[in-house]
Amino acid sequence: EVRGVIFDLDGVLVDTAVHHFGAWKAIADQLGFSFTEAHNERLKGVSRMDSLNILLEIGGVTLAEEEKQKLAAQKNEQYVSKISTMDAGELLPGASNLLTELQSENIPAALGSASRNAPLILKNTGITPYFEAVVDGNDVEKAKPDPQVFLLGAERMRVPPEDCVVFEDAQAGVDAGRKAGMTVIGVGSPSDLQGAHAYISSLAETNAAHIRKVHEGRQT
Ligand code: G16
Ligand code: MG
Repeated sequence: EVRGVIFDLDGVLVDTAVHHFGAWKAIADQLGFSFTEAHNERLKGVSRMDSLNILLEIGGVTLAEEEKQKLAAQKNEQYVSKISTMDAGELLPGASNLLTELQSENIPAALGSASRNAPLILKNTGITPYFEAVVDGNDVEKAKPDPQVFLLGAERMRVPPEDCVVFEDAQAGVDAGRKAGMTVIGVGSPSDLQGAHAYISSLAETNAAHIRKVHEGRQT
């Protein structure tokens, strides 16, 4: 039985990937190497410091810890200045309808995001009240693909992990959901995202009935 639904934030509810990309690209420009959208795929769902380490690896740059902290702070400053002007218009298709439907069916929702900026994004897009629990990058020490972020979401909803369905757009997140023993619906294509129980291209393609059907029909 589906007793809770857990949402990733970036790429599932809102499209902030473009803002992350712009801010990381500015850092790469400053360090003198190119950083493309294809490179950016590797950063999706990955924590801020891990993202910086991947970026530096792509550029073949080695830096001292102190310098890395400065760059991560600079990236975040640019990112926060973008998301501080976000509004409900930046919710992805279907997000608002699905949250409303789940609430009317008394199925609790949780957020399971790697972003430390998640609370600000929920607030600016007006969806905070739909969440029974919010777990973000401030709450966990082990990042996705570790299941901690989703297990904590289930715990805070007081729902067993096996009764939860997760929506994820990043491979690390799909892996985390599977390790948590949850049903995972991938937002994206099966070629980019391996191991989900079902795939949709946006939340506009799902609803409570579809979520139940995927959960009840899962074989693995
Ligand atoms: C998100 C993004 C990642 C980002 C991470 C940390 O995760 O997908 O690209 O690096 O959060 O964000 P911040 O620097 O704001 O703490 P998710 O899990 O919501 O997709
Ligand atoms: Mg994501």
